[in-house]
Amino acid sequence: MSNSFEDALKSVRKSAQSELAQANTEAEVSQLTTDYLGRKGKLTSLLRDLRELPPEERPRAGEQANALKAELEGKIDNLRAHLREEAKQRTLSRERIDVTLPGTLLQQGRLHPITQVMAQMVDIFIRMGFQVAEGPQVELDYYNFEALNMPSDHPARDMHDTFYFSEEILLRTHTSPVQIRVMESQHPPIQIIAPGVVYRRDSDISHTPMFHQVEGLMVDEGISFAHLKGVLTFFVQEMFGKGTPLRFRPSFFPFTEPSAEVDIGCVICQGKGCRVCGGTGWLEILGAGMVDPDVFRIVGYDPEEVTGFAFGLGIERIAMLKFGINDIRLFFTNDLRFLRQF
Ligand code: 2NL
Repeated sequence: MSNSFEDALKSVRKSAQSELAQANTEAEVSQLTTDYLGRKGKLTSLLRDLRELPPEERPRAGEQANALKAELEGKIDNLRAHLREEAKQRTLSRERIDVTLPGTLLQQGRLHPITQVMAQMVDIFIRMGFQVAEGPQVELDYYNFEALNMPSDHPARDMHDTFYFSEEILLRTHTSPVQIRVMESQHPPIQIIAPGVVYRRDSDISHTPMFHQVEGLMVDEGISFAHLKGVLTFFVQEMFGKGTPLRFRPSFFPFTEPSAEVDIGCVICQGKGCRVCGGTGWLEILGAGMVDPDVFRIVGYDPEEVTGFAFGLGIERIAMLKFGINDIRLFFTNDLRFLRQF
């Protein structure tokens, strides 16, 4: 066999081996594949040169050339697989996730303390068969005052510190107008509570210009003050605990007759007398009474046929007593250090 063909194979083998040993990337391996085994590759050219050898040398030379081709293809495949595995290991270690690391905690929100107390009150009255009624916060003077037996010259209006939009339109100062609207549109029996936000021009340690009220109303044939006492006594036991003492004191409201204010035994000193109850041992928590016959006539009910009781209470005041808070403004300052305690 021609020495020169054998030498050429040896030299191709040697250079291929040293170049493959230096290849570090798949791209370099691809380039070498083209350089040696491609259409114009060094080994491909040699295989083509076989034709020019004398016929007796061709089988052996062809065998050697094909053996080298197989050897190079094998080496290239191995090298490729090796580089691919190396790249994969690099990616895996770079992108490693430690699943035992602590997660990012989500901030959990909660109901505002006023919303919590309001929901608790609503629940107590719903258990006694009351239904929840709602109405507009921007009201007519008629529903907020006139229909409640408070004409424009009535002195009780002065106590309400009303926000007016015009002579007729205002922000409701209590939720009574909701109950007037219900009586105007439904026949007795009526058994509703009206929880909601109300507004008065007043701001100090115990007043905010916006606050919350729950009012209640029960109207039917034969409703008496005894029913009022029963409903409010149950409410106080549920809200402040069984055995909480309460008392009814005579009072006055333009829309009820007779009227009463309800006190509970001081929740701070248990009736012994302290700063919160002014030494009396009692805390005023709500106003109530039998609906005035004039109010019934205004909504079209006959006071000879039906009677009813009504009551109203401020939610902030109840929440302050329940949680031992001394400044009402804390509810509306949105200080998370305060709100997170409830
Ligand atoms: C208080 C006193 C009260 C009423 C509200 C009422 C509503 C209608 C008819 C008659 Cl539609 N009365 N509501 C009655 C007595 C007292 O609230 O001190 N609230 C904080």
